[in-house]
Amino acid sequence: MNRNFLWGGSTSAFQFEGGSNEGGKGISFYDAITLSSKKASESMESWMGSNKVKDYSTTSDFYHHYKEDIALLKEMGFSAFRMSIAWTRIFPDGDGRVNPEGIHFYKDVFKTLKDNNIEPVVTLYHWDMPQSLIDRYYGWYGKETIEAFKKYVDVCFMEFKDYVKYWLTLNENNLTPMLPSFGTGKKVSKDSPEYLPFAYEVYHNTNIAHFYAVKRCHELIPDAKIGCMIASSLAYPLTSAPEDVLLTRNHNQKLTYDYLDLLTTGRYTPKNCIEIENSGSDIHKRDVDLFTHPLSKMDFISFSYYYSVCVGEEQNAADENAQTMQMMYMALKNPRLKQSSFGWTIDPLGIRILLNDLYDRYQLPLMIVENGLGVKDDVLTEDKQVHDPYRVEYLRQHIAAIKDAVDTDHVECLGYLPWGCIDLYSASGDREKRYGFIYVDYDDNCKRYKKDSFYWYKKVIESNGEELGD
Ligand code: BGP
Repeated sequence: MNRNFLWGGSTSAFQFEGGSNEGGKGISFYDAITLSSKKASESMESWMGSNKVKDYSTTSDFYHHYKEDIALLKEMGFSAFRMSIAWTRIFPDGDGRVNPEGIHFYKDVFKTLKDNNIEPVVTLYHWDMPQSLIDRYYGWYGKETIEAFKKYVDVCFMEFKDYVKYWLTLNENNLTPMLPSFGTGKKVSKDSPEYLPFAYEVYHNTNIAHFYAVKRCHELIPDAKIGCMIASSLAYPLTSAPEDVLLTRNHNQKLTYDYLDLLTTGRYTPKNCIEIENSGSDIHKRDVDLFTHPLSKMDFISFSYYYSVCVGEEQNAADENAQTMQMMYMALKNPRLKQSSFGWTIDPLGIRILLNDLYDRYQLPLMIVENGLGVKDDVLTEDKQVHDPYRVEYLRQHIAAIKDAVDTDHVECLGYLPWGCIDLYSASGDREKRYGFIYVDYDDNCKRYKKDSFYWYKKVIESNGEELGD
């Protein structure tokens, strides 16, 4: 591995930061969930009994633990740490008034990271849309939200430019065409003729947000690097039947390459343009100057990778155990691979394949900003230890595959930042699904404990990926 390879870990504000009622923070989409759950609990006392997340107000309480956390990351040898800025901590209503306490908080976090030789890698938008923008403009559906986002990113770049050199625009935005209602509060039935124009409008607005952020970052912080962040859903054909191969290539094109082709060329693909036109939308004709501006070209591609999926005609191969995303992709079970106890397929070679595919196709540096094993198997023993050999095994195999991609296949990879390096709340809505090297005891003031994987990852980093253990 290159000497400058970034070793670290990754988080997001709504899953990790907490402090939702403090420091002048406004209400985000997730805070609105908390508030309505609390209201509901007055009449329905059972909700606390469920471990499904209905309260995002504290999560892992990074807000109060960041100094301790950064010291732990330093002890592990981190050179990078990914976090997101909560838009509502900077602009409590999404637009209008800036909250100086929010600026102060993030400056202190970034400064503490830099003082410990840890590079902040900062996501501008990780799903926590200000609720006020949802209420007033249907979030990403409204043009006013784009204007609000522009002001928000300008403030972030100006205020944090001395500390942050790696920026990510919108988390997993390749999923937006599939989930256009997310972050809008607007429900349009899939069968309605309004659905496609609505979905395209939302998608286009998020794309304006992406291109604007890239351009402004290059204008305001010339020495910074900014990239997109995509959810990978690398698909293999279930069989060698050409029908399965066709379905698979369509899956990969639709879920990954359509988006990256747009971000790298500034234009929707010719096939997308026909689909857009047929739906009655004209998004492909708008904002071309911004999208194709030389300063709107991103510097790298970042992605999450947890599993690969199979695609094919044989519907009875459907993977009924796969939860959340794998279900969403209508994934089929891969007969050659094992699954985690959470039902996600474990495929280390897949990350090498994906790194090669993306690099060959776009010739941009890559950054792995999410990977890891999320399971409910971690147990805090009486003497406050967590033995997690399953996590070490998963990560060891994936890091070995990444090394092969870099050292043997010559892929340019900037860093490896596995997800939830300190335990955090899962996006699937379950706080006991854990990914971390550091255990967070949610029932005892969010106290932190080092897991066995903490010591293992420390050695990996110390040896620049040479010592992966047996
Ligand atoms: C990605 C999201 C993260 C994270 C991760 C793991 O899609 O960017 O926010 O949560 O998935 O998923 P989960 O939390 O459902 O295990």
